[in-house]
Amino acid sequence: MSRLIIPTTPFTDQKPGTSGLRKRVGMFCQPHYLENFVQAIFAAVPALQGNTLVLGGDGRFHNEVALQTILRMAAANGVARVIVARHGLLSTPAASHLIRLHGAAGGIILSASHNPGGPDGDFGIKFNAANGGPAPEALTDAMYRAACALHEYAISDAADIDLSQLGSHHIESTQIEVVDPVADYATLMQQLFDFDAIRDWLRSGHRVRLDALHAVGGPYAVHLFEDLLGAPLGSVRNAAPQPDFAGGHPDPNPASCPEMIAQMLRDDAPDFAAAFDGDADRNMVLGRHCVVTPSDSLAILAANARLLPQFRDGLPGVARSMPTSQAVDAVARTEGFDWYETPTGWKYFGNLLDAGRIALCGEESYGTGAAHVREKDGIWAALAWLNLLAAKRQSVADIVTAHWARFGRHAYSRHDYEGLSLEHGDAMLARLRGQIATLPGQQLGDLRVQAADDFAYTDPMDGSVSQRQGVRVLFEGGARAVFRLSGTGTEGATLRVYLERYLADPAQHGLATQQALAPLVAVAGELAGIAAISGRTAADVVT
Ligand code: G16
Repeated sequence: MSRLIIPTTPFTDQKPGTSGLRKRVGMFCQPHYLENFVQAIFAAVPALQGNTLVLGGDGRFHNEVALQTILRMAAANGVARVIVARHGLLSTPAASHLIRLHGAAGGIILSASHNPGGPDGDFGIKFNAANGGPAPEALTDAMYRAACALHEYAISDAADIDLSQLGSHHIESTQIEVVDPVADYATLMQQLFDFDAIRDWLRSGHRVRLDALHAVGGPYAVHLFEDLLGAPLGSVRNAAPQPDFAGGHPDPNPASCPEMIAQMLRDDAPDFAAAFDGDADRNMVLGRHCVVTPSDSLAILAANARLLPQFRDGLPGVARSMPTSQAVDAVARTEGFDWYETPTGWKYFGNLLDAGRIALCGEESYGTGAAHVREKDGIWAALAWLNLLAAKRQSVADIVTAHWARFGRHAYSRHDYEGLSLEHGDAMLARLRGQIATLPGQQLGDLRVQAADDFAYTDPMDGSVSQRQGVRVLFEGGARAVFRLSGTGTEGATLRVYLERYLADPAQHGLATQQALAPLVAVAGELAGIAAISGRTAADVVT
């Protein structure tokens, strides 16, 4: 075994997006591409030297090769110990937990989350810091700078490590420990929820359907829902992780899971269903005849927090990303706890969670989580809902209806315009920004603009400022249209239009979401010039 220094030249496109560096698999397969970015991580995080690193991925195509490369590079860069998941299969929330459990200096997670996988799909690499959370902007900027200045990387020429068996190995003087992350994660979940109550609820004839979409959540879901909670075998569907997610799109939302939605709208549907994404940090929650929006899910968990053992003492505060609906704000106002509005990206919750200012947070993009880790957590969210159902003994639909009756309904939808050219995406945002000053007071159809801005956030803990996080147009009566470009795509631009309308009158709570939002859709399209700039007349994906 020897440590090699390999000369390289920088790739100038290695700037991490909303959640790590995501590119087509082909890009990562080219010589030195992965190695350069990994070396940039070691350069930006000197604390890894002599310390512990957690490593794993969502099992997508190229994971296995990349894991072995990173093990060799960790050894050559002086990492003392690498904790790597068996088969390399590590969900993002479980990675966050392992970092915290072992006091690691950080973790590398190989995932492109909900993006498709396979040889023609996407690949990704992200770094989580010592608190278990996604690298903050200052750190990803440092990685980018290091990547741009790179002229060599260090790697050992050691042979591959067998990741199929638990045990300890060495590369150079680095200890490589292959662990079972499912067991550690399950232990954590059992500390947070009332497993006896959930077991009783399941035993009393309730049925559940969990869908892992052939991604990394499968083994975690089988162990928790079937082995530990006693749900019948087969309650977890698509449980075996596949490198290409069996050709599917591992994105838990109504557009990607039409069969599941159709089943849950039938009279003989299970009582509860949930799906998880590629790295098991996202979740979609459904009940019989009921699709719960992620924004409502967050608000309902907040309103019922004291029923969950994890929040027995109440919530200090909650946070949501800016485009997420204001449903949770209404709960916080009524219940008397603080709420925060942060930019899109889980990394912005980290400081608030670390400081104990919030204990629960969520995003419209099917992310919900709490202070037990520093990531959103799909399986945790499903367990939280099951615990709620067990405690309330009401159906999902009844819980949602009662919530709306108490707090009003925030009808909500996201319209995505995918595969735009970068120029068109930028032109729409520029057009919106150009109108900000003159919009307030304007009457647009039935809607009157109250305020408009380009969202900026000052972190209350460290004072860091994040500018230009999306254009918000706020209308009188609580409606909003929010516009931003996706930071997780790998090609062209995706315009996300987030639409929200507040319906106080219970007589309107039964309105179909798209019908309730139709006037707003038209106004938003005009404001961004979607048809004028791109020729598009309808969104590609509506969730
Ligand atoms: C990532 C972040 C999320 C964020 C989402 C937004 O999700 O972790 O916090 O809400 O991106 O994506 P976009 O920029 O495309 O709107 P994930 O699950 O892909 O890691």
